[in-house]
Amino acid sequence: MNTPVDPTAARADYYRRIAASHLTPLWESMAALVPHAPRSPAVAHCWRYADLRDALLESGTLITAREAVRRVLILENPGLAGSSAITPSLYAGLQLILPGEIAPSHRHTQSALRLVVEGSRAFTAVDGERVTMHPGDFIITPSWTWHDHGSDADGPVVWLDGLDIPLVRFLDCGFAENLGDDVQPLLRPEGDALARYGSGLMPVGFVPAHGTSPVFAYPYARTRDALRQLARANSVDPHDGIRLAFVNPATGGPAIPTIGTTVQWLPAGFDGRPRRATDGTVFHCIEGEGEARIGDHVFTFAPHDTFVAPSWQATSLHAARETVLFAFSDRPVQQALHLWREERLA
Ligand code: GTQ
Repeated sequence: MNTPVDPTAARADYYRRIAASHLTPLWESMAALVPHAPRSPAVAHCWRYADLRDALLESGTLITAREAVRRVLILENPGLAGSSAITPSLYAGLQLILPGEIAPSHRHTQSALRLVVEGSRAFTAVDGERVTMHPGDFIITPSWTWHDHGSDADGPVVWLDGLDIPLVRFLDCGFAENLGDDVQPLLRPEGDALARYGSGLMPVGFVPAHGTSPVFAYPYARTRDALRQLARANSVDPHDGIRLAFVNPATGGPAIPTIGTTVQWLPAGFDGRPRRATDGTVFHCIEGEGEARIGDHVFTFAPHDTFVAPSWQATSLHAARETVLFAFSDRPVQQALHLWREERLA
């Protein structure tokens, strides 16, 4: 068959006709469907805590934690408007709980992490055990485990939530239910999981019930001690500083099956080399201050700021002071599927 001299009109007419049968021509979208390299719809962005804290606290005057179920301001990527996503696969938000409040117990197939931003003496109960929150603590809610939050603090408590909501939505495998009671029964004393699974020890014959780390709370005091000790070793990666992954001690794998989590220490004056990877990554500054260069963007960051680096955008980190960053991404998912790639640039 010969191609018409001016194919445009004939093709447009053809596309209109086949559209009625829910058919579309691959050749018009080939380059977008099978790109040479990731071209993320997400954009680099930084949420400065000092700029949003007042608005977050104001939410506490407008709705209770009970009515909201979870009183959270979602950090929505400007390139993903309407999707409640910070990267195509991940969700992030800042959750506020006020003295005496309770966020009632529920469970869902989405996995969640918390990184405590400010305030002490809020608590979360996960699967029968309560943990008291302190700034910098990393806490996990495994898929399909009951969890409720509360606060005995005398001021606001805020934490960063990270969930695999967009991934679970993409896979169409989301389930959720409410317990009915505000709080779940506590089955073990506080500190049980850390002692039992997080002390370089493991119960003899332990068989994991699920893929998530049985250590569901990693206190910042311990993490910081590890980083302080390693900082003395003087072997700092030129791209990452000293970067450690939170792991499931029962498997050596990621602490959360769908979300990779790390903490990294950068010495004062660190001038990191750029790297890029296919896992779009959310960073949160726990301590210190510096600059993140992501693609064409440059952001200065300070404590409690959260910034996002989309897939395959060159990212370098620079620290004005000694700095600790928390980060999360979908790296374990990509690695399980043999899709993850990284490039370390000069
Ligand atoms: O704390 O259970 O930011 O279910 C979003 C959904 C937090 C939570 C979020 C949730 C939660």
